Amino acid sequence: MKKHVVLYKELSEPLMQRLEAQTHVTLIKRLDAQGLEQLRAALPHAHGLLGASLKLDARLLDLAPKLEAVASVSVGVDNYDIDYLSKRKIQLTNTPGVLTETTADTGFALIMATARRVVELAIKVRNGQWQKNIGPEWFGTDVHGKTLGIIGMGRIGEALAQRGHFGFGMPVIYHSNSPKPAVEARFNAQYRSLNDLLQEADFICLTLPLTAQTEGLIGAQAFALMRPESIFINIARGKVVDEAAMIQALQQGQIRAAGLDVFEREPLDANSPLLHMDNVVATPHIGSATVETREAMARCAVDNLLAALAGERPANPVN
Ligand code: 8YV
Repeated sequence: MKKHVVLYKELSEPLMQRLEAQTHVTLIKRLDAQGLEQLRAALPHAHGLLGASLKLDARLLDLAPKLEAVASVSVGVDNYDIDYLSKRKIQLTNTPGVLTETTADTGFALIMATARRVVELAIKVRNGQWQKNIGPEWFGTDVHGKTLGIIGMGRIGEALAQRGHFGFGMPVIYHSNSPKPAVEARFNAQYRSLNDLLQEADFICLTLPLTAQTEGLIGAQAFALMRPESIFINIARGKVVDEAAMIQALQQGQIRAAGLDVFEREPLDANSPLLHMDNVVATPHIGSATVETREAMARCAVDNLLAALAGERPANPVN
């Protein structure tokens, strides 16, 4: 008997065909109000779920009594009630590894864009404001040779360290749950306490997961430790940061600039002060968002889901 799978993220044709060959597939094309109603109507029949960016809590899960597996097209799993999934013996999987390099590239895109004021100055050129040879008022700051501070030394943090060390000659310092001797050997990286890193780094990059322990980790006290010439980069999760404190730090010149791919609430409100500061580069959670990487993530999620539904241990179990 073919099992029922509910997708709330569109798949490429080859992946759709693969899934439809082995399961009955219901596709929810978008998670707007109508889509959520369609999802609620489909959950009672679902053995498997595949998608991302949906808060999957007990309230929704209780609509799915037959559910065996949830395949997330993401590495972050902060939007899942993992304890409840485990209590219900529902296998959750994610897609680590395949998105590491692309997400680290996004991190460096934000480092370069903030340090050299790329967005701000490109807009000036587009607006016809480039009327003479530029002067110091349009100068940025160097990246090469500056100290790269990484908070959270997992796969993505390591890939960021690789880019900084080998690509830009940057001394690398990091803070993590525990020292990482292999990373220190590969990139001559040095472990720092969080407070010491915040005071020392020229670029402070968040690459850690959102958990009960990391929520609100970077607040007013943290920003007060940073230097006025330091640049803050967040490619982790918005809620690791007290966004109001970050806005105040930027407005008061406690930090030079911020490159942000994630926010407390997404999409970011058009009226957010963050969108009205020249020294803020805000991107719409594009961390893993390349054609190649999103296809690789979706393929990984389909593999995980089919394995779990067949009663096998999937390659990327979360619980
Ligand atoms: C996207 C991410 O949110 O993988 C994650 O945790 O944050 C990003 O890759 C996700 O891929 C949505 O599809």
